[in-house]
Amino acid sequence: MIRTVATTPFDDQKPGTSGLRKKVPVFQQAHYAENFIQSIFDALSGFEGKTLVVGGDGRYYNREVIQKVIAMAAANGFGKLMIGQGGILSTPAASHLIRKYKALGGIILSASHNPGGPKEDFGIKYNAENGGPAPEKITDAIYARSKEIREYRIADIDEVDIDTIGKVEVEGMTVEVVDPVRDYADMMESLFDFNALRRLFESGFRMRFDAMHAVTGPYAKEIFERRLGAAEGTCRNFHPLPDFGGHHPDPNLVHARHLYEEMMGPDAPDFGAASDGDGDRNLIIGKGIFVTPSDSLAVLAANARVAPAYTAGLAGIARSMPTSGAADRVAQKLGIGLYETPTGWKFFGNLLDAGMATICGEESAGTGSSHVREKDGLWAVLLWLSILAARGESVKEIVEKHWAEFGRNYYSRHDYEEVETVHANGLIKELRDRLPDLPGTQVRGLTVETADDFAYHDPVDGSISEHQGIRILFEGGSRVVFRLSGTGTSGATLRVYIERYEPESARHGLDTQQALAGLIAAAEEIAGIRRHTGRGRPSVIT
Ligand code: VG1
Ligand code: CO
Repeated sequence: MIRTVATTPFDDQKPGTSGLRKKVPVFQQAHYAENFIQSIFDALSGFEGKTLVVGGDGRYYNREVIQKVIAMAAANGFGKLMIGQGGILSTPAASHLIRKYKALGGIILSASHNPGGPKEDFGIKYNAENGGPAPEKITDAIYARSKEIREYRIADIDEVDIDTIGKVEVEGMTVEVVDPVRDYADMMESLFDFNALRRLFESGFRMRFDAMHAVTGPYAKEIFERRLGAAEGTCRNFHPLPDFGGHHPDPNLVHARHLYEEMMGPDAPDFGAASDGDGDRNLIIGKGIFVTPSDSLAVLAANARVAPAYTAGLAGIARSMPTSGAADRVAQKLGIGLYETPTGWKFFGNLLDAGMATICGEESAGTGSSHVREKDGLWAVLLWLSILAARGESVKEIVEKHWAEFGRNYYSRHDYEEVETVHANGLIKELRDRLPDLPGTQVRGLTVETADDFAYHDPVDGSISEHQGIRILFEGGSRVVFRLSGTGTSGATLRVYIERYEPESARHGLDTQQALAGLIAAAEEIAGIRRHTGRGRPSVIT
């Protein structure tokens, strides 16, 4: 039986950088998740009889919300749901299923790298038929609807078994539970030369992959250990857990510290990698060297032709604005376009759809390509492995040669987490108001060349996205960028991105924080971080 349930709007359902993210207890309020799901459906049209892909990173509350989606999709008239077994789908795997089976779109349940559990984070995101995060036009419509919603439709049904592969009918809608890994692993096999990678592992190459108790565990086991023959034990923490074992599934130097230490230690394997809660991010660490995501993007782009999927070369490279300019130099050398977009993968979709870019990346450990419309952690690992196999050199040699050829972009991000929202907004507003006066001023011996509030003009659909981060460029090519996170669930997070270009090989071996010390001090002086937030130092440095 289908019911129409009366409801009242919530005023806080504005999707952020990557969907709606809130604490679990917020989602557990009566009607909260239902309102948002119905708002998604109301913002779409023509879905009668169409397919929707559904899955998540397995975090706490995943199963409950999947049951709600099933009951509501049936009541709203969808033709079919395709659900990952156990409710599991990594974000890139969901993107692939949407594309492969020509679904109308997908609902991905994740709060990515944020912790999971009864008091931690949850999220709901809608992806469109190209497999990518809904563009702002759709997320704005969802938000607008959520402020007016008065009712939702839901079917009164028993809980549907999502653990058994197969098809069942629910109120005239087909629910198909699929293997979450197979199609994705097959696609990876079509992009990369798995024979070459098998030979690499046969030759004694050792790798450590840390799934951080998040969604990539089953994918990594299948691809690295079963299909590529990496030694058993290559993958660690590969059982997805609803609370990620109590950790942050955030593959950075803070939360994946153990991996970093192993890779710097005497018995380090040749290659170390990790991925985040929903499998779209990657951390790359070679023996004795951490590769910043911005450098990783540049190295992957410069060497992509070693993999069968990219032998014809790249159409272009896209990076988010705060990501370092290392990839720009590669694009220049290759004679291809370089596109600078706002933070968040949704902005890459149009460039990929239009065939203007092939590889995209963000400084936040996200890299991906035109094979899906999300960033893809395991894809990045496989491309790195392909490069290591083809070049027969270590990660360190490859990165150092890259710097020698292109110069090094010293880069770091300083996060100030859980700052009071009014203070964070005050800091940004003050900076914005001062922008016209900054050019020409001297700060700590550096001269400001230009300063602006980044606005993106999408070259494909002409849409404009404003207020995407304050950029301050200094003479000589260094810069600092300030923006507020759009994925947090409590207070505000101020992100400060610091970059300095160094052409001289003799100066490529400096400690990053020391190499950036002057700029870090200038950022403090310009923005008054301590004055506004009371914080003397960042909570996370990546
Ligand atoms: C962060 C990152 C951004 C990334 C986004 C989603 O956003 O900075 O680069 O696309 O998370 O990634 P923000 O607004 O907090 O800076 V994920 O892996 O959380 O889906
Ligand atoms: Co993620």
